Amino acid sequence: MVHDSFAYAFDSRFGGFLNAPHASLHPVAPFAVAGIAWDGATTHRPGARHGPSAIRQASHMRCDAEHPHFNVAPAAGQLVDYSDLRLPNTSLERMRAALVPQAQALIARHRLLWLGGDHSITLPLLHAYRAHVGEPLALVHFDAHCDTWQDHFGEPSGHGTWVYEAAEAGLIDLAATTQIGIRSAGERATREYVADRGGRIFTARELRGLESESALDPVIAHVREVSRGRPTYLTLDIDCLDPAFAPGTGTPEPGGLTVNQVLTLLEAWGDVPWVGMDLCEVSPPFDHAELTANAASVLGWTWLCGQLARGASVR
Ligand SMILES: [Mn+2]
Repeated sequence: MVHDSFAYAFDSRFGGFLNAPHASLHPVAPFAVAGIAWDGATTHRPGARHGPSAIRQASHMRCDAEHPHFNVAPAAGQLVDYSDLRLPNTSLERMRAALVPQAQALIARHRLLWLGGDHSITLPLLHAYRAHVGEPLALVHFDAHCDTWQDHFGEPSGHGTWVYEAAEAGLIDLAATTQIGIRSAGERATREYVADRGGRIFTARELRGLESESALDPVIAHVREVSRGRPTYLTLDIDCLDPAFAPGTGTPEPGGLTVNQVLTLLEAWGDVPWVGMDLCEVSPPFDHAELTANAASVLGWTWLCGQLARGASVR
């Protein structure tokens, strides 16, 4: 006999994000999670294709009660999980071509938390959102890397070119783009591409030692200002965090953000008009003690609960 009251976590058969049921059970749920298990554009350490399953598993520790800041939890029927989408496995362009229509179909029905995958998945997601909202998006981009390279080591596109490509294609408004945690090597013109075109970059160096809501107010206020009344997309490369907090990633860069810094920002931005969020570049084969997957699950959970708390509906 099955005792539902004993149903805690660690169901190794499926177990969606926060133990959400599969989408086939609640097709009209306002919020959904979908995995994009692709890492074919990784430049250094591979493994982000295993990110979605690791983030889901880590999330099961917080599936049984309310978020401590937002005082909410997904109610039955509010959150579903599509598991990982069916996508081509070896061609970046074919993966993207297959992802755009799937993403558009999901965006029309739910507010999405996407689990990557390497960061090349964000460009097709932005194509889908741009088509859905009918205007260039405001963008908040957490990352150690600027992702504004104009080529990918001799190839036209990869996981470090998508910001440049999205701007060129008119998917995002650079003046309403905010990058946070940037610190990797790169040519100055590439690293400061967004700032040179009217956007704002808060480098990891600029944010050293700033953790409280008041200390981070310049970041909080800036994003509130540029996103006001505008569809805003959030993309979070887990390598924005210092490798001490997120060792399991493809291109780690020491000198990064703390979990507390990112949590403080996400908590403060519960009321930003988000259209969706992705969590990228969690690479479980390089993780230790599930630190990275656990951090990613908390950040995704916090964003999601911020949306639940303000009663966000699908736009
Ligand atoms: Mn990165």
